[in-house]
Amino acid sequence: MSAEYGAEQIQILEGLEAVRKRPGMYIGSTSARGLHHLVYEIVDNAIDEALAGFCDTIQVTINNDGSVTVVDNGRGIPVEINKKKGISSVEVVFTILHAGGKFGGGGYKVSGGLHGVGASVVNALSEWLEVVVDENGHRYKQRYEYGKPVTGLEELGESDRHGSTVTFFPDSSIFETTVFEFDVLKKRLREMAFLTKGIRIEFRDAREGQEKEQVFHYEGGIKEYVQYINKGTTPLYSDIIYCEGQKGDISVEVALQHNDGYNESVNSFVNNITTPEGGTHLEGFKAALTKIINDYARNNKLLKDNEQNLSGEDIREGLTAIISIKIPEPQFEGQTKQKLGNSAARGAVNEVVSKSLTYFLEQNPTVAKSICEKSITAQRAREAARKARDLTRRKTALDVGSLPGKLADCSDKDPKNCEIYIVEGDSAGGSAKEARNRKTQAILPLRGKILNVEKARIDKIYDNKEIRSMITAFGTDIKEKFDITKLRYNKIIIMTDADVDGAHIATLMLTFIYRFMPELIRQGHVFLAKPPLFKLEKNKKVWYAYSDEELAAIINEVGRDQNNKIQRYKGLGEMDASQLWETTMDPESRILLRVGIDDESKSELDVTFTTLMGDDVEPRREFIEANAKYVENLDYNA
Ligand code: TTJ
Repeated sequence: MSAEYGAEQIQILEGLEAVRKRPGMYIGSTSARGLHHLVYEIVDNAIDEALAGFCDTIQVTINNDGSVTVVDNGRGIPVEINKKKGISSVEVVFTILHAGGKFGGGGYKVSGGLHGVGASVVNALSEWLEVVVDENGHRYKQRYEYGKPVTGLEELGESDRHGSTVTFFPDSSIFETTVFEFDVLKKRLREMAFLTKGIRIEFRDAREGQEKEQVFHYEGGIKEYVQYINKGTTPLYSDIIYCEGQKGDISVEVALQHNDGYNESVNSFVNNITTPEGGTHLEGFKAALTKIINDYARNNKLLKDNEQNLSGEDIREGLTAIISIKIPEPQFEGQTKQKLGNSAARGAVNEVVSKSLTYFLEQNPTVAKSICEKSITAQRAREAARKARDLTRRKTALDVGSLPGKLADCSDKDPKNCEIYIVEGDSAGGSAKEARNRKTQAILPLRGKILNVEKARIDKIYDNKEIRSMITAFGTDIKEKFDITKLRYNKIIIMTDADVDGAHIATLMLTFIYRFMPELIRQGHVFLAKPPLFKLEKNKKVWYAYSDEELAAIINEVGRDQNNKIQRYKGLGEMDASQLWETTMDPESRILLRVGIDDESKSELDVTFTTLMGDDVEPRREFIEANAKYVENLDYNA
């Protein structure tokens, strides 16, 4: 390195060293998630240039060597010497912590990966990083290794384009994995494109054998996002309601549309970062929507003077919405620091939504009327459900034996030790009851297909016997009444046949749990049992295989010969109690898949469920594959 080591330089190196020592503090974790955040950090810089109005195309490529390149056609990171620091602005960006966006332009950095820490952190956590800048008719390049410049900012020659290009290879001594996943990056890049209307993001996988390319470009921005989420549904009206405005230094964008279903999919973002726990911006939105719809319903006599106000929940039945705000200094609160705290955001969103929505409703009375009517029907259904529920509750309070009749409960009363198997069909339920460990394992057999909650309103859902059984057995109640401390079992295990029908039934159960008690999944209480697909017998010895590969491996081990007896299990019913115990229920030898929710892609999950449980048969057939994405292997003791 040519530059002399001044106090400034030493400080820089200390800064990057801190990042390498405690990477988790800067990017959340060093798992695959942290790895992918590196890409988002770099792309965010290009998005900022787009938001400033100087860039319309971003290319992201996973290169054959596993590195990632991000190219934009913006002004180019300034190459001039930064007077205060005595190095080029390029070098400032890549070596000084929190330098992102603050230099030169004077604007503030609005976008940002989950942690919004900037390019210097990516640099510090990369084995190498190269930046190429095209500006002023020239091309410049600099290379870094482990965060430190190993060349100066060199001029390579002339150039007739302008923009910034960054290529980096993550440090394998820091990350658990350095393999980028196309599908993971794809989701976030698509989301970024939806949130930045007009931007064109070209995403390419150039790794040999897995070459693919996708382009994300949405002129309609979050309006198209709402359309995308609603694609598997029947919209209540064709318009996407759009609200846009600015209050002080906060800019607000909201898009919404109801579908004829019963679920709420409201997704909020701050500076392009998802806020799964909501916060003030979401509160402002909900308050405005509730007030404006009630006002409209009253003013237009859709709601009589003697009738109750519509609740927020009634109005949000079947609602899909995106709330996206840009705010200079977001304050995040809560345990996971994902909840917006800025008070000013509440008022800003409330004001923008109130104004635009009032205007829209006046202009579109037919749409206004259908929203009000749907909300009123929801209100009535909710009232009916409440009565049904009160009835159930009173029963519970009165007699101890109010647990569902078919439930074979366990004797241990400490939920920590207990698990419940939800079993498809009475016959498998019978074997499971026989096989179980009575102390800790409860069995709840369910008959046939349970109700598809994507297609039923709350009162119908409460009416359904199988669903009521699950609710009472779990003990937690649902939705707003959900209380995790009442959970009667530490593990809820769904056990169905290992075929398409079984997968469908498991999906129906998961859909129910996801919609009504998502916290059970979030806190890791929900599992899928994995029954074996094959049994191999040879000379009185028995092996079980849970996949084709495993069967092949076993055959390989025991030898391929006449004495091998191979049975393919078609259902749980083909196993007797002892086999069921050994293969699927014995904690020592069973395989359980823990079901998880990735909050960072909640809107995607909503799409998955609506598509999966919608009218089309085909997506459901693909369930087994799709499902693999939402479950992680828990213990594999087989
Ligand atoms: C700053 O103000 C003067 C003109 O250039 C502005 C700027 O920073 N532009 C800019 C930065 N465009 N693109 C970037 C950038 C792009 C990538 C892919 C990565 C990084 C770290 C910055």
